[in-house]
Amino acid sequence: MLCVQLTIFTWTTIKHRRTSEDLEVTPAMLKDFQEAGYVVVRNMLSAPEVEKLKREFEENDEFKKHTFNINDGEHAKMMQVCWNYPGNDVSGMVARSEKYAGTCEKLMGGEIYHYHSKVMKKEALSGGRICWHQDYGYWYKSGNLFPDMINIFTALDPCTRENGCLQVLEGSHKCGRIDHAPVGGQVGADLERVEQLLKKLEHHYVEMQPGDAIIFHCNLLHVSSKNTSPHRRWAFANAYNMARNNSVVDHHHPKYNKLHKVPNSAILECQNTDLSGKGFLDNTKADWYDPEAEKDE
Ligand SMILES: O=C(O)CCC(=O)C(=O)O
Repeated sequence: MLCVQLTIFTWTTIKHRRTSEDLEVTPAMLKDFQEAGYVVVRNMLSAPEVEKLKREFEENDEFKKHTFNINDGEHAKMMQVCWNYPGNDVSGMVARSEKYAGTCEKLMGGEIYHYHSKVMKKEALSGGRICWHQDYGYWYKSGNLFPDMINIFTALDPCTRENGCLQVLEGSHKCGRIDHAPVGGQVGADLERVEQLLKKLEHHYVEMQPGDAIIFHCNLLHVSSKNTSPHRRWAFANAYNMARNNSVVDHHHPKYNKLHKVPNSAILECQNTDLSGKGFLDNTKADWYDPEAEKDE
């Protein structure tokens, strides 16, 4: 029996709430993205899509094998697994889907390519914080000349204040790139600047249900707190660069390579579990490698 599922997508900034029957980038959605620096899309992934993706991350040993820790400077750690090429498994189908890659192309106004994907794992009662930063604070240093980069962060588990949901400073992408420097085991935005911006801009906790996603500009300031709850908080993040912004230096993420988009139906149809060619990051070779993060407290 063919089961057709109708998904109602709701996209919203925290202030504006709108609903559409398909994930269409309307002029209003584009305007909100450009003004706020982000939009939240409810049901970006359907429940069966989330379950399938989560199962792959939980059960495929390759994801476990490449997982590493990020210190938060406050005796807690967050776990991450990161790869450079989307590949042909279900996580690759999501990253290459029309609703992910196609939506980002429409929001950015041109061709994009896959820069990397990662699973951000905050375990119950232990997952560490991520300091205030702009993604472009890092990506600038990798020879990406323009802030023409975008990130989609999708909840795999409920993301709440208690388990360390993403927090954003609305409109902060308009500040341009802020200096970033090492803080604890991470690299973060200049905190004096962030303090000043906190007085001027709205600070939102982006609470999400599994399958909801926030799509945000690479200069949007964001942060997340330690997971103090008994509930795990895993999220899937996909970063894209614009083809015309191809990095001018070799670094640990890829230069332009064509992203082969697939229809949204490919996510549930995908049966492939072979992860070869994804280019998992060997954290010991990355410029942010922190050997301290691998030690037990
Ligand atoms: O997973 C988190 O809490 C933070 C993720 C993040 O900041 C990022 O992907 O840039």
